[in-house]
Amino acid sequence: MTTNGGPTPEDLPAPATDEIPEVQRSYRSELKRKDKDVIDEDWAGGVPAQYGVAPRIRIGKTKWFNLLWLIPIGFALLVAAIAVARGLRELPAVQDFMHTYPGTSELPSWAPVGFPAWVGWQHFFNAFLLIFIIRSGWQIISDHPRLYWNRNSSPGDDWFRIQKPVPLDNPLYTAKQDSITLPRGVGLPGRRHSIGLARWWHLGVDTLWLLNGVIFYILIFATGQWVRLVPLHWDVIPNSISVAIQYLSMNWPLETGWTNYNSLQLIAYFITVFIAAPLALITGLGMSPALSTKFYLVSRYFNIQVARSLHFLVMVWFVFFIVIHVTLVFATGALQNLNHMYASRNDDSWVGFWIFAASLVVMIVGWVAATPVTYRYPRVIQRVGYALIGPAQRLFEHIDSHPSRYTEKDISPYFWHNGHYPDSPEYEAMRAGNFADYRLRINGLVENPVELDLLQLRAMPRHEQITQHFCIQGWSGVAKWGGVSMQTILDLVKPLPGAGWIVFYSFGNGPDGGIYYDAHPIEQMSYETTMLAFDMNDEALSFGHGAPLRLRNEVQLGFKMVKWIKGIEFVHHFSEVGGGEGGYNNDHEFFGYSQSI
Ligand SMILES: Nc1nc2c(c(=O)[nH]1)N[C@H]1C(S)=C(S)[C@@H](COP(=O)(O)O)O[C@H]1N2
Ligand SMILES: [Mo]
Repeated sequence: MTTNGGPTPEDLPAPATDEIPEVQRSYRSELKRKDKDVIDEDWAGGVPAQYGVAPRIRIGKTKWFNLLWLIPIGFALLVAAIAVARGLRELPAVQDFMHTYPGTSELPSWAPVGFPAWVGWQHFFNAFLLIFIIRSGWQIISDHPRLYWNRNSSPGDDWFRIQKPVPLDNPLYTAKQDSITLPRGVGLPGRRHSIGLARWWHLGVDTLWLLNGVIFYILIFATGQWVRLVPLHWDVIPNSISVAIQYLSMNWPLETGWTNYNSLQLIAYFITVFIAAPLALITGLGMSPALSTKFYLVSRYFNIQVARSLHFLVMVWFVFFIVIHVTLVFATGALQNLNHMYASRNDDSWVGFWIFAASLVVMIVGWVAATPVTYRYPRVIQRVGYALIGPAQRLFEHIDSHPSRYTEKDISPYFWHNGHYPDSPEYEAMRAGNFADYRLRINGLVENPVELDLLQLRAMPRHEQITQHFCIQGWSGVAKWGGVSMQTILDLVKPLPGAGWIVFYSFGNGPDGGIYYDAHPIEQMSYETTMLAFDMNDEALSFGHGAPLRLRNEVQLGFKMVKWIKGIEFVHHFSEVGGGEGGYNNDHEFFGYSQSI
């Protein structure tokens, strides 16, 4: 991809001797630390709360269906289904059918009876962890409150939204402006644009939930309990129809849960344990830029928006399952059912109920405390979350990525804008002069600090790539980027041995004040898809997308790709810079420095 030669260090002016030459001056002094590590009304630059709209899905091209209608419609359907089921049960043919298929499929003779204590513990941990996973998941979708089936994320292409249509009269409308607030107690944490913290909860607790799930899989296969969760005979289908008629006709099936679930229950548990849970993991990973870059062929069809939409539908299944499951546990012999799961016993005593009540207290305390604890100790949430999921995130970054695997026809017709636009007089003046006065300063731990203007940058070997952008908020888009490979810059400035991280400084401020910046490991500067872009889709980079220069590092999420770059500094470690967390969002909004998922 590299074509012509560019300036060499010899072409550049020699530094003055008496004071620190300008080229060596760092932009660090323009960074601002966060003054308080708590979350209050000043959060994210004092962004005001903004509530979305009731969930809607698109029918046809432009009609939207408000899902709240499902409440009366669902109720009417339920009443009708009850009437039909009662009528059906009067029919001799149906009675015969229900006699042949009473509702349970026979188990092999060796199937275990009853529930060992570990089932109860795992069931509790699972439920407890799901509280945080689901709430933080709702917070994450609220940061980009739309779902799509294709990676362009174009306005009007959404099939689901909890936000008004995108205002097309504002070409600089940002994804951050589109984000919505969730009521305290519903979202985790709740405030608008708290996705950084929501993701620590979501991904961090996920690791515990997966661990619990892996232990569960091992134990059910080691003890034979699996046989009670997997349909082994085709007769589960007629049996589950029979059970459905029994439930709906309000003449409920015999409870045999201690030894054998009824077929409808069996199917529901099977879907939850063996389909929904693995799908949650797979669709979660499907949203990772680093994995998408690596498993390009998979991600071509199973792109981030398909993954995200399915991930959402998995959540819908879990919530639906939980509501029906809990309702039936209480409606079909509560004491006995609670004894099974919470006390490993098969009787009508109150033991299981009290253990359940105690576990409920733990869940309620966790539920109520999660948001206030997050607002009070966000740094702790950031640290603990990173300790849990960081190793996986770092692992995914070591990747072999090839440029230009998308083609011109993949380029998205609409590419969202994001971030805080620069508005300093310095930048405005430069922009008015079409960036003739622009100088990119590259310094720090390098042999040859340089200042380059746009003509010099354009004279360097040109690098192009068509790649997909993944914003942390959830939208994506494909664009063609033209500019200079970061490897070319490394060859020019020659990093010193101590240089481990590269810091990119922007002309633009972050929402809390102080300039926007982000740090990247030096290893990733040599990746084929790491570049400084001054062109986008064959035109000079627009103001909104980062004119005159922005970073692309395709194994990371969008927020790490600094726009409106004015300086690049090679440092030993990012902890010396700014708030020390490795970037503006990490300092101010508790994001992480490694963001491959
Ligand atoms: N200087 C600066 N760079 C920034 C941001 C910002 O707020 N300031 N936002 C980031 C985020 S969150 C994203 S997703 C991308 C968006 O790039 P785009 O507007 O070209 O889509 O820019 C990144 N670079
Ligand atoms: Mo972003």
